[in-house]
Amino acid sequence: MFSTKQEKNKGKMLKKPRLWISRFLSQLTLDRARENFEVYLPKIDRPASKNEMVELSSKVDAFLICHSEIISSDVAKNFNKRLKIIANHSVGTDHCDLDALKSIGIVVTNTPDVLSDATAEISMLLLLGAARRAVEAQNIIKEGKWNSWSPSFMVGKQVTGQRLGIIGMGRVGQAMARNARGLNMQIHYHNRKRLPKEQEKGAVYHNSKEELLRISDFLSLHCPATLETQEIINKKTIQLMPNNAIIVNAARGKLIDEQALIDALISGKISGAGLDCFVKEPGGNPKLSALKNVFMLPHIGSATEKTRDAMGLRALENLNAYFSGKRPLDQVT
Ligand code: 8YV
Repeated sequence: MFSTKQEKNKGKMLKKPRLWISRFLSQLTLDRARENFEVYLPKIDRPASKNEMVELSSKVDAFLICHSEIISSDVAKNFNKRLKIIANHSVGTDHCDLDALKSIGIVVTNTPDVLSDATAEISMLLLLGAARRAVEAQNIIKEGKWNSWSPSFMVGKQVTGQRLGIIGMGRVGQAMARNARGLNMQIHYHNRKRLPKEQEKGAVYHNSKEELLRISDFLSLHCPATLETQEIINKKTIQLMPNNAIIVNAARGKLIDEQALIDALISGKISGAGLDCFVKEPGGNPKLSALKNVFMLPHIGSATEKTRDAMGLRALENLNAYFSGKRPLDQVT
């Protein structure tokens, strides 16, 4: 208890800001969060509803959320003025209506860099899995159906030395290119801006995505989901690709018109796909699950212990900067 008015004020000033953490983050993240914040945690690990988020906005000063919490404009416009900052535990911010949040003065941050290696690892796993028919092969042996062998058995597509097209040559795209160089792949890319030569490391720049698609025996998507990139892979753009190409997506489901991809996987135009992201998450697309030539993962691109800690700490760094009066390093609005 405070004895004098002065001490009371001091107590108020020292009061930690209140932080709501929407999902079960790593223990290190929680321990660190408690150092500077009064932390509110969910009882169960599930996406928060719109109403819950609106209600919480009057009780806390900051949110630390994942891409599973959808902050659309109808949520944002009902936020209480108490809420000052939303720190995302993700590099993607497409689950947040940034314009709506900006218009009410809420600062939004993300966690770039720290998940690039983990996501590029998963992209390579998807690429190899799709090319070498990992699902079919795994199912045969696991289901006890491996009762013959022949030189024509489970023949896949060789990766080493092939052309890899990358759409979105940001941090993850560049990490993927680095991994692919280990397999001697020839790197081609399309990006809003051409990279400086030293960052290209010999990768061939294509001015348009159409031009890139024409030579992409393998294609890996690493761009954010925006209005411009929505369904960049569709019936028309798939037709531009070489026959038997492989498509990999560990970025966002919205980048692909899933029905067009399904048709191309059935017709054989596309020989395989490696997907970690889907239009509907969680759940995915049962029509894709039914296809043998799809290697699928349930959005686990950044799911390594090291990266989860790094994402949590990066989100906290952004929050700490904000509450000590500085501009957060990863402020996006
Ligand atoms: C995460 C992601 O799985 O960073 C992103 O944009 O989609 C993933 O890395 C997720 O958002 C973790 O909170």
